[in-house]
Order: sequence, then structure tokens, then C-alpha cells
Amino acid sequence: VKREGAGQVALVGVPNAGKSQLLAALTNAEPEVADYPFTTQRPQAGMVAFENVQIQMVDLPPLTEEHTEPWAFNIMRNADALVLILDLSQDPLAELETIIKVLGEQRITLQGEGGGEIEPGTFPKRSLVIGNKGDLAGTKENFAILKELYGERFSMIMVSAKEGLNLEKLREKLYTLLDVLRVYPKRPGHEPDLSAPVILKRGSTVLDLAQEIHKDFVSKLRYARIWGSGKFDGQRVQRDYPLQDGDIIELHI
Ligand SMILES: Nc1nc2c(ncn2[C@@H]2O[C@H](COP(=O)(O)OP(=O)(O)OP(=O)(O)O)[C@@H](O)[C@H]2O)c(=O)[nH]1
Ligand SMILES: [Mg+2]
Repeated sequence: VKREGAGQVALVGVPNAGKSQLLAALTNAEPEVADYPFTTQRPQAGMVAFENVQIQMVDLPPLTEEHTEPWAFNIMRNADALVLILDLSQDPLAELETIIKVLGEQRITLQGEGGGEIEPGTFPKRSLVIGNKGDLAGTKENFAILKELYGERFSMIMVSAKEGLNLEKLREKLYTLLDVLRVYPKRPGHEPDLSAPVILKRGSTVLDLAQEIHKDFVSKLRYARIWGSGKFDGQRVQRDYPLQDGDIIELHI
């Protein structure tokens, strides 16, 4: 699946958890949604809008202990982050444990939003847990149990893909999950284009931005001016200055 937008997240879950329904609810994609298992057989992507960014979401066939399409693991390994979707009207704890086990066998290790230690030879993936079908009876209680047991390890949110419950909050969480920041380059004497952020990994510096814009900038960069996280507007900063989400940067070469 060709990467697009600010980052790519892959949907992971057992049959019927609501992966395809969620893709349909958040994007323009029109995947098949049905109340029988193994409906999805091919990957399908859509773009989730959050403020001025687009996040690519990839729907996958289901994961089970008995059978998971091997190519689906490749998409998961390549994705920037994983979205684990659980059916709160069933046994979400068992579903999450199945996911952790099956992915572990593929050396895909799940991390919360804080990241974590990276074991050599593994594919660490930041993961968000979604409790789905929150419109159904008894699901609040199941979500509470899930939170109690896994709430420290993973960021979690309860939604209803079908009824559209809590989806705005989910868009924001997907952006947070990507662990990126938005900055707006501007030329001296010009206004920045606030509709077209440059997306960088969290922790990036002025130099990383320069590299992203033009490789010649790296050697020529003298300093930058910053509006946003600086102490004052237009503050002069050096190339190792750590950028924050929303900063406007003027590069001086
Ligand atoms: N009540 C309720 N039903 C939902 C919700 N989300 C999905 N469903 C239903 O659950 C069934 C399965 O949904 P799908 O989106 O096809 O599930 P899936 O995870 O893509 O399933 P596979 O493709 O087999 O892996 C369908 O009948 C959906 O209408 C929800 O939030 N609430
Ligand atoms: Mg599906």
C-alpha cells in the first residue's frame, strides 16, 4: 500500500471487530462491512482528516491464531503505528491477548504512546487500543475492565464506528499516535502557508526541517527565526533547536 499523508496506521483485530466499519466511518473509502467473519480479504486504504493533516488508514483482513494472511504482517511491520480494534460486546481482553500473542510470534512488539525499549530483531510498533461497538449494552463495563488491566500500557478510547460515537476524539488520538509534529516554513517577508504543514518526527530540529526542504540548505543554513515555541516572536535560534508542533520557521541561508 503506497504511503500517503502524514503517516500510515494499520487496523488490526479479530474477525468482526469492526475494522472495515471504522475505515468507512472515518474516510471516503467504501469497504465491505458484514456480520460474518473474514469479510475483508484485501488491504484497503483511506485518508482520515485531522485539522490540516491527512492520516492514511489501512484496513486489513482479520487476525486469528489459526490463520492470518502473511502479507498482512508485512503491512503491519511497514506501518508507522497500529490501531488495535476490539469488540467490546464480546471478550475484548481475550481479543487483545490474541493480538499481542500472534504479533509477538511475528516479532512485532506493541508499544504504548510513550514508546519503549527496542529489542534487536523486533519491529516495535506504537499502538492505540480502540474499544468498538460502544453503542451496545454492557460495553462500558468491558471497557472499564480493559482500562484497568491495560490502561497503563496503551492509550485507549471507546468508540462506536457504526453510530459515530467519539470519532472526533479518535482523529486526534490517531494524530498523537503518529508521534509527529507540524511546522510551517516561511520565506523572509512572506506569510507561511498554514494549510500545508511539513510533517516531521517529534524531536526534530531546525536542521531536520532544512534537510526536509532542500539538501543544499543543510550546509548553507546560518540560523532560523521562530514564531510559536520561541520565547518571543521571531526569536533567532540555532540549527539544533528542537521544534514544537505549530512552529513557524524562517530559514536564513
Ligand atoms: N453495533 C455495532 N456494530 C458494529 C460496529 N462496528 C461494526 N459493527 C458491525 O460488526 C460487523 C462486522 O463489522 P466489519 O467492519 O465488517 O468487521 P471487520 O473487523 O472488518 O471484520 P473482518 O473483515 O471479517 O475482519 C458488521 O455487522 C458491522 O455492522 C459498532 O460500532 N456498533
Ligand atoms: Mg473487514
